[in-house]
Amino acid sequence: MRPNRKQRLNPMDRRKFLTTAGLAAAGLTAACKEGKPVAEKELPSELGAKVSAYGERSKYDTAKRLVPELKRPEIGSTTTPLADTEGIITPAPLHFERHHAGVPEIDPAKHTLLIHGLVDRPTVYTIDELKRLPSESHIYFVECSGNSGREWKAPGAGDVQKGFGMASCSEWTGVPVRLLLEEAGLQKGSKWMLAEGADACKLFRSLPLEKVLKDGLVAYAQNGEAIRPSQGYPVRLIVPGYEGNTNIKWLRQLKVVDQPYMAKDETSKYTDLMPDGKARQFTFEMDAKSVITHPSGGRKLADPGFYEIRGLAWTGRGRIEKVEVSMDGGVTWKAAQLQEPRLAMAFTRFRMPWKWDGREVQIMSRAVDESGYVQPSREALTEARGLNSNYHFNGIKAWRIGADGEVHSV
Ligand SMILES: Nc1nc2c(c(=O)[nH]1)N[C@H]1C(S)=C(S)[C@@H](COP(=O)(O)O)O[C@H]1N2
Ligand SMILES: [Mo]
Repeated sequence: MRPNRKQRLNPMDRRKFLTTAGLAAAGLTAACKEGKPVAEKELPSELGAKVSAYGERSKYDTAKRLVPELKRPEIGSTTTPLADTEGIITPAPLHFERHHAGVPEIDPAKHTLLIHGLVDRPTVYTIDELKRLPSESHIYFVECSGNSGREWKAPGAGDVQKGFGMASCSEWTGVPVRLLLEEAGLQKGSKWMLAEGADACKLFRSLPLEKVLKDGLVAYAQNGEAIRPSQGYPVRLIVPGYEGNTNIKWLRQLKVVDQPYMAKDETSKYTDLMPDGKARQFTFEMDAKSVITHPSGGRKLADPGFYEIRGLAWTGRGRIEKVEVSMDGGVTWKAAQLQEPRLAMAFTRFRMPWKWDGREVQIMSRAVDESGYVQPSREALTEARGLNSNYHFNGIKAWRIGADGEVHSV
C-alpha cells in the first residue's frame, strides 16, 4: 500500500531507519546527531514559489566553477567543483571551461559545418541539417591535458577543484563523424582529419582518421539540452578519451588529409618534453587517473565516525576495471565499490565506507583500466617522464587528514 502523505513526511520514520541494528553496528549512526522532529506547525503553510520556464537551483546550493584572476579573462580556464558533484554527470553550468580566445557568440541559423579534403563530395551542413541525421548519445569525459599540470613541479598545490577540476563528464548527443565522412565518400590515401573551430584562435588539430571513424561525435547537445556556448554552441567535436584540446568547440570544418598538419596547437603546444630533450607529440589518449573527491583538500571532517570515501576515476583507454584505496600512505590497498554501469571513456564513481578514528591518516586512490594500465605513483611517473612536462600528469594523489579533521593536499 502507498503510504499516505503524513506517513511519508513523518521524520520519525527516518530515525527508525537509522537505528536499525545493522547500520548502528557499522557506526553509521555516529554520523547523524539525534535531532528533534520538525513540529507540524513549523512546516510551511503558505504557497511556495511559482512555476517557472527554466529551472534554477536552490539558493542554498552554491557550488561553482573556480574563476581564476586573469589578465585577459577571455583566455583561460575554469574548473569543476569536483568535491561538490555526485555520481558521474557534471551539470553543464559546472562543466570546466578552457578557451584560447573567449566564447564566440554564434547564431545557429548562420553557422555551418564544412566537410572537405580527400572526399568525393565536399559538403556543407547547416545545424538543422545535422540534426536531421541519425544521432547517438554517449556519456564521455573531457579532460584538459593540462589538468593537474601543477603537480609536476609543485606537488600538493591546491584542492581537488584546483588540481583536478579541468575534467568533467556529460552525455553528448550528435552525429557520428563516421556517418558524415562516409556520406562525403572517403578517397584513397585519406589517413588523418583536421578539425577547426570558429573562434578567434582558429584552434585546429590533426586526428588519426581511424580514431574519429571509430567513435568521433559531432555533438550539438549536452545532458539533454543544447550545448552551452562555453562548451561549443552550436556544435563541437567529441573525441572520446583524447586530450581536451582535440574536442574542437564551435566546430566549423573537418578536412580529410593524408598526414598530420603540424598545426601551432600540436607543435608549440601540447607536446611533452622528455628528460632527453626530445618531445612526445600526438599524445592523444588520457592515461588512467583517479582522485578522492570526498574527503578532499580544503575540507574538514566534523568529528570521528562514519564517512563514505567517494571519488572519480577515468581513462582514455576504455573502461575503469578497478579502483583501490589506501588508508596507510600506500602500504595496503583495498578495492573500492564501482558505480555501474561502467562506461568506456566516462567518469566512474567509486565509493568505500570508512570509519575515521580521529587519528591523522593519509588517503589515496589508484585506478586500473581495462587495458591493464595502472595509475602510477608520482615518483614512478616523474622517473619515466622527467619534470619538463606541463601536460598529462596522472600520478596518484594523496590527501592527509589531520587529527583536527582538516584535509590537506600532499
Ligand atoms: N575552438 C576551440 N576549441 C577548443 C578550445 C578552444 O579554445 N577553441 N579549447 C580546447 C581545450 S584546450 C580544451 S581542454 C577543451 C575544453 O572543453 P570545455 O571548455 O568544454 O571544457 O576544449 C578544446 N576545444
Ligand atoms: Mo586543454
